[in-house]
Amino acid sequence: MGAGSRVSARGAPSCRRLLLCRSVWAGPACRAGAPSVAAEARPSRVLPFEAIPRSGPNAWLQLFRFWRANSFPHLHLIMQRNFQRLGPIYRETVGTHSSVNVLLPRDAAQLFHSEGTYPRRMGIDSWIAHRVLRNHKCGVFLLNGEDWRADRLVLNKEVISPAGTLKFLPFLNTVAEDFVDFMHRRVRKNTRRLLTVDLHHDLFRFTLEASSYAFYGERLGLLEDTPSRESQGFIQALETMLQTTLPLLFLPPGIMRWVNPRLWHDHMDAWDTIFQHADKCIQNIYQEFCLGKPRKYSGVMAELLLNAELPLDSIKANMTEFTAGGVDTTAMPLLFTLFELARNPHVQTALREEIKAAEAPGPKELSKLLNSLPLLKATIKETLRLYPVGITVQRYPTQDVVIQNYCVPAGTLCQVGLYAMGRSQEVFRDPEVYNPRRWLGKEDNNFKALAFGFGARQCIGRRLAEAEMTLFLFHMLRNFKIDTVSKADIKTVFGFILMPEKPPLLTFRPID
Ligand code: O4T
Repeated sequence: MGAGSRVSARGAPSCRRLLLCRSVWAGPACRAGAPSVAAEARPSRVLPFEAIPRSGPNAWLQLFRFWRANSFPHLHLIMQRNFQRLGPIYRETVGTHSSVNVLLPRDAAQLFHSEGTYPRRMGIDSWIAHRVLRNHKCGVFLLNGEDWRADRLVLNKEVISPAGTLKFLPFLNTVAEDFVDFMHRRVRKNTRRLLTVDLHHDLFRFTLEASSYAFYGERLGLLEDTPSRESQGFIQALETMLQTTLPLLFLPPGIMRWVNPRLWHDHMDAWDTIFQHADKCIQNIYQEFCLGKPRKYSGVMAELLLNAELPLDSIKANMTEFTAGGVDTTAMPLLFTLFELARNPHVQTALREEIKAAEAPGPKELSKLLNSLPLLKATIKETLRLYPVGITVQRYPTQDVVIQNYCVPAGTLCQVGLYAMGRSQEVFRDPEVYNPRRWLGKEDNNFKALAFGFGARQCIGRRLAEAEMTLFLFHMLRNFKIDTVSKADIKTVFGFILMPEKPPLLTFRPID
């Protein structure tokens, strides 16, 4: 939003006030600017904002270097290296964005505790520009302040609350079962009774099918033999939109349209396709709804219409965000999980045992079933540790905070480097080992699993995504042995979400 620069400019004076701080514990005294006698006696330990180690030269030179070296796809690796070089806190400015970056769980906790009633993450100018140009409302991802909170509280009930989540579990389960059938059909076509594939297109089809069913109560038919061209076009547009977001992130839209009109045009075009698809889904269900209220649960959108707590254009804006936001973000962790399971067969075995034990007592309600699969849940956590979909979580603290003995003024854009944290030896024992059990021990895991963010602004799709992934893996593990030829680490690239540079080839063998 360019908010970074605006906010830190506003924060600068309080920074100077912070120079008066004398003690690490002098939080309130900090603002009063009157060090107590006791504090006076202790050595001065809190350092000013300006003393935070800094990466790189000035904003525009840094942006230029990023551009020329084509660094955007490697931002997560660059951040990881910066932490190794500069320590657990550093600051940097790229184009319009200034931020303080932190690595450790307790520093993330600090940010969480000062996020206030209206937590904010970094905005995305190019996304907002599209909404303004096309006269669409923004959904919760782009909203802030009271507007954000009003929408979010209503949406929470249907999307992330335990009661809301419970209602769409059967829908997700049906699609997961259908995916297994879809895979069996493909295996049967093969005389060798196995299937070696790059699954990433199929995973997109699964996540779009599953989330659409939960949102709209209707199937798109993406797991049938001839899925609609339209839905495929939507998936393609999503990829283009995400890919073009990153290079647009660090320049104001006005300048961008002039510097790289092609990129700008592709971005806007992709957005239009995304909105057209979402609008079709929305219109379908809205018309049905107007003809007569559904008698049974028919997905999130129908419930929002029934509850009538949000205006129609807000429902539309948020449903569009949900529809678009639940595809790549869920497909990528599934792909990384399948790959890690393929190269860690002992984890597969342990999971199958857990699944067997959970099923042994006979049929169970879905929510009970999911609660009896702790290792499977830990498996998803472990994947997100190594491959967090979003490589950082951002917040703007609403009060001055002391992080790592540096004063960080209220309003500064702060980022928790999730990718770097997940792979840091300071935070995780043997970070390179894929070991879901690490999440089930007695260790202190506070603020170590932040892939969905934290607090009131955490990912609203969290429960849906978790349930979708758990059910997918549950059915796949029951039905197939997963294998991979190449056991080498996958290289990852960041294109607004973290993706494999080359999707791995996976082999599926039916279990009789
Ligand atoms: C923001 C959202 C929901 C629209 C189109 C979205 C997306 C998308 C998303 C969901 C996590 C993320 C991570 N970035 O830290 C990667 C696409 C809305 N979404 O992919 Cl209209 N969950 C992005 S984050 O900035 C939240």
